[in-house]
Amino acid sequence: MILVGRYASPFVRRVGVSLQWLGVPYEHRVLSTAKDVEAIRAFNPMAKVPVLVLGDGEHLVDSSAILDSVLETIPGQRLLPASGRERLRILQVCAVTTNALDKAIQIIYEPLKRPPEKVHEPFLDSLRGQVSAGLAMLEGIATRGGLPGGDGSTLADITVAVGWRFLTRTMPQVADKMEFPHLAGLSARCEPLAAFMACQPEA
Ligand SMILES: N[C@@H](CCC(=O)N[C@@H](CS)C(=O)NCC(=O)O)C(=O)O
Repeated sequence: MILVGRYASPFVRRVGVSLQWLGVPYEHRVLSTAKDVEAIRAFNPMAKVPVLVLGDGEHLVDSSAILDSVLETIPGQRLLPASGRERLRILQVCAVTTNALDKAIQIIYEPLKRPPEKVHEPFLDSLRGQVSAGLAMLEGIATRGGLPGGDGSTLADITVAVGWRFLTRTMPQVADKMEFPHLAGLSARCEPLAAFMACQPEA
């Protein structure tokens, strides 16, 4: 298996941490969407990461679809139950997190992809509000004990912890640990674990 993309991407990192957690071996191809677009296109014509290249040569895209297909092949894995309410709960937490991350990526791309006079501040403000609303939803879940982290982690814990680390790096004014103390606590419990340590975001 080859995982394409940098751990600086929260989408790539959630796949990497999950593979490490499950003990699934893979080669990491560290390609940047900023500098290695042509090389990434060889794996995904849309030039998006993550991509997971399977042993039979199939190329999977999108972190959620990748994780779904990998987890399905591992009997007894405990990151995501195969059915039932707990599966729905975990998938919903992951969806809130990846939706917030999509908005954060838009905020980062706006000034990079547009000339300064075309950057529309009210739009950026509304995106920041959406990220903040997503974090507030997750903080509520964590406050009620829904994100224990540590050895009992599920795909929800991994995804939220990875997302939190990314947001504190890229937009600390939004991901404020005073405002979201339970998310900061989850991150503190998860980041020292071996699977997380093995997937450090590149500078
Ligand atoms: N929904 C996708 C989002 C992936 C995504 O946005 N990846 C970013 C890197 S963080 C990317 O490839 N951006 C390049 C582009 O959109 O042109 C997933 O979960 O994998």
